[in-house]
Amino acid sequence: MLTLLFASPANWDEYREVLPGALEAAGIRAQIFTLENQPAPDQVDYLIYAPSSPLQDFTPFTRAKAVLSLWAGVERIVGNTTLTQPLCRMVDPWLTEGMVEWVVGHTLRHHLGMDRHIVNPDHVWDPASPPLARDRRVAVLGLGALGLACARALQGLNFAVSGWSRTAKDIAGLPTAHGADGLRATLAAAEIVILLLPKTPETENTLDAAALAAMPKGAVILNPGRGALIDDAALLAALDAGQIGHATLDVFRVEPLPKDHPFWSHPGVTVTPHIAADTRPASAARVLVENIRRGEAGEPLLNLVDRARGY
Ligand code: NDP
Ligand code: OXD
Repeated sequence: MLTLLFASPANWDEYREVLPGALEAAGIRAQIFTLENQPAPDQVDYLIYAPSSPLQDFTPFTRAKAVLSLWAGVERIVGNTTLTQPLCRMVDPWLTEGMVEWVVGHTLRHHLGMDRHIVNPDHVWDPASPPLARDRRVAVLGLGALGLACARALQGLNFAVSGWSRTAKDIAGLPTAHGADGLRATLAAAEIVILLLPKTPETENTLDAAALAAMPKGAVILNPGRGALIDDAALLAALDAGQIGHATLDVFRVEPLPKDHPFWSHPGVTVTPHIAADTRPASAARVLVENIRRGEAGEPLLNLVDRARGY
């Protein structure tokens, strides 16, 4: 019988409904504890964890074989020096579906110029039609679980998609670039730029003043990655100058976005409240359980975080 510690009080109500069934379906016998009802730390086999948890000291969990994060982004936990156990981040098929829907929806909004027709108080009859997706150049920065799924979905609609990542890639049918030089070229050729990078010291301010200036005039930015990927002041200046046509932002340096932040009132910014893609307990529970099964079978864990890389 395994001992699991579900160390994310905010999520327990939804996972208590699905986690026991997922364990049973995988034939895993386990007792699930919470922070209110903790076992001796040295008896815990696996921690299921969210970075918002009050638990921040992993030292006493001497037997734990892994810490399984409920979040995809691990920047708040990756530097925790007490965390010596393997750390797995969340790659959840339904979270990915949610991200694809958010990205496709907001890409189509800007591609089709939907705002002109949704908000048209003067009843202007302007029959100008948008280009086809095949003529719209879209760049996805970050080609991991989420970025690649979004790139493929946009290609499925015929958008002219290219991608950028840290390491070189050879992805059938998808032009890609990497590294600093690759970024400039990718941005210069993109009318819509989608940020799906993790927050690391290297990715902070990926879109700084120089990068924003490298984009075609009037380009649109979608950021469902992390707020720190963009230099806020540089973005506001680029919006004011018309260099950037619009920014749809789901993530921010400070969340909730402070009420007096200029993003709220800027006409060139759409704010969504970090809802691009939630972890979905029903499918995430299966992912957690698969990793526990692997841990017990001595198989490699899925979605292991590389601490040195930071994601
Ligand atoms: P992955 O780890 O699977 O992919 C990360 C991608 O970013 C990889 O392609 C990686 O390159 C690339 N990358 C990392 N560092 C650099 C760099 N310095 N330069 C260029 N490319 C880089 O992450 P996911 O796709 O699962 O998630 C991405 C992010 O999305 C998460 O970290 C999180 O911040 C955010 N997120 C937001 C949500 C929301 O609701 N708004 C929900 C879930 C996640 P390489 O392939 O070469 O390693
Ligand atoms: C995550 C997120 O990292 O919701 O999972 O942003």
